[in-house]
Amino acid sequence: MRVGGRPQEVDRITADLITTWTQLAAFNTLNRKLEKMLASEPECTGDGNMDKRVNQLDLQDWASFQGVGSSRYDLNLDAQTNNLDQSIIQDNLGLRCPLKKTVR
Ligand SMILES: [Ca+2]
Ligand SMILES: [Ca+2]
Repeated sequence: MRVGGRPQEVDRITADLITTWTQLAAFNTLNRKLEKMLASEPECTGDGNMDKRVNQLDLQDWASFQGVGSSRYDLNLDAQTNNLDQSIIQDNLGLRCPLKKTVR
């Protein structure tokens, strides 16, 4: 998401955190870098420990986070670590994901 318009309009709903054009330019620069970084990281659905593999270790680790609310194993991002997340791991067992691309 790229933010445009007047700086005062960027975050009006919660607080005016960006109040100058310099801050807006810095925000846009950082936002572009973040988008580039996120785009470089291939998604690995079901991989809670981020080792690029979906395996029994993810299921074991999921069990230790079960019921704690949001966690690294809240794979569907609903702020709950529960059986829905376990199902995502199970549905992707055996998946091996490509490694991260380099961001410049
Ligand atoms: Ca894993
Ligand atoms: Ca969840």
